[in-house]
Amino acid sequence: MKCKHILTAALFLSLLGGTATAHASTVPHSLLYEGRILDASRRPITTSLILRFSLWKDADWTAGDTASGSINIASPMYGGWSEVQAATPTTNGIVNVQLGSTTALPQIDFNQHKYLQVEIKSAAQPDAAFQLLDPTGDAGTDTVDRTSIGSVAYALNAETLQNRSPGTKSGSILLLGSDGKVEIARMGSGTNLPNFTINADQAETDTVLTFGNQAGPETLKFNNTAKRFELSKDLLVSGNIGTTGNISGSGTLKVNGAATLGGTVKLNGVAYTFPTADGTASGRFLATNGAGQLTWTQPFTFARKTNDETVTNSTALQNDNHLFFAVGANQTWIFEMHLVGNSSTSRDFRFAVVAPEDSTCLTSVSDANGSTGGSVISCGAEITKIAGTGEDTPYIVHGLVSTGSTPGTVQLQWAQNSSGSAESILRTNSFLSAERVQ
Ligand SMILES: [Ca+2]
Ligand SMILES: [Ca+2]
Repeated sequence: MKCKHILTAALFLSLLGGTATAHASTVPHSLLYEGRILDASRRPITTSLILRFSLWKDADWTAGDTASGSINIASPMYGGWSEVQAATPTTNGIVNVQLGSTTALPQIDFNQHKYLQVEIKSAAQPDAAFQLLDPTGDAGTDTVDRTSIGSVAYALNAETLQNRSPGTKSGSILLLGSDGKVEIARMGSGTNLPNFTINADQAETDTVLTFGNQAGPETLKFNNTAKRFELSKDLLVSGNIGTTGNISGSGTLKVNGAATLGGTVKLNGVAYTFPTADGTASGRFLATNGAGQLTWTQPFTFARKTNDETVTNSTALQNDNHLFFAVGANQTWIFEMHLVGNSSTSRDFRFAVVAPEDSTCLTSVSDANGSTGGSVISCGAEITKIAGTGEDTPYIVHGLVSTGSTPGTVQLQWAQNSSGSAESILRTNSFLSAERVQ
C-alpha cells in the first residue's frame, strides 16, 4: 500500500457530547474524528472520500493486517471493530467523522483498542484500494502507522471517578455482579440511617421483604388490598402482643399459659358474660339466665341438725333451728328431709314448710314404713297427726317450692300435734338436701 497523493496534516480525536454527571446510558457511545486531508503537494483535498476506520492493539501496520483489501479480522493485533463512512472535506480539507455511527463502537478496552487506523479512498473511485493515512507519511513502512486513541476516550472507560477506582476495598466504587445486581457479599450488614423505606416510590401495590434460608425464602408482605402485613410462616413473640383491633383466625387458639379475658366470651356463636367476682363459697356453679348472663349459683344445698331440738306443751309451729335453706326469686327447688323424731303416742307431730311470699309449695310427710303421713299443696299449710311412737322413729319430708319475685328462706316448722309435757324431739343429724331444678 502506498500513499502518493494523500497525507494527514492534522488529526484530532475527541469524545462526543455527554456530561460528567450524566448516567452512563446517556453518554453518546461514539468518538469524533477530525482530520485535514492534503495531497502530496500539501493542497487540501475537498472531493468526497470514503474512509475506513479500525481499532488495533498496536501502532504498526503490517501487510498481514489487510487481506485482499479488507481488514484482516484474523490479525492478532486487530481490535475487533471497523467501519466505513463517506465524508466530504471542507474547502480547507477538514473532515469530521463520528466514529461508531455506522458500526457501534465496542466497550472501550485499552488492551484491545489502543490505536485508530484510518484509510481513505476517493468516492469517485469506489473500487480502488484504501490508502493508509499514515501519521509518519511512510505508508506503513515504519512502526508508527496508526494514531493513538489517547486519553480522551477514557471518558468511555474511565479508570477513576472522583479519584476513586472500582474494586472491593474501602472507598472503592462498587461493582455490580454478573446479574446486574449488587452482590450480597458486598452489601453491608446494616445502615446507619434511622429510617429505611422499601418501595419508596410506591410504584408497586404490595411491598415484600424476603428472608432467604436453607429451607426456602420466607416473606413479610404488606398486602395493600387487605391493608395488612402478612407473614409466610409462624410468628413467635418473646414479649407481649397488643392490639387495638380484633384478633381473628381460622385455626386453633392455643394458650399454654394463663389467659385473661375481659367482657364477654363467645363460644359457638353464643356470647357469655361472666360474673365479675368469684362465687362466695366452694361448690358454686355458673348458671345462665338463657341470654348468656352467667351467675354463681348453688344448685345443691344441705343442712343438718347439730343438736337435739325439743318442744313441750305447744302445738304452735316453730322454726326448726337447723333445717332451712335460702332460695332466690323465680327459682324452683325440690327438697328431701330425713328426720329422726321421738314423740309420745299421745303428743305426735305436726309439720309445715314455709316459703317466701308469692311462692307455691307441695309438701308431704310420712314415716319410714308408711304407717302415718300427710300432704299439703300450699306453703305453710300444716300436716297434722304424724304419729309418734314413744321412741326414735324415722320420718321423711318431701316437697317442692317454686318462688315468685321474692327471694328468701324455705323453712321447716314443727310442733306437738297435741300439747303435753312429754318431750317431742327431733334428733341431732336429721338433715335436709335441696336441689335447684329451675
Ligand atoms: Ca509499519
Ligand atoms: Ca508509518
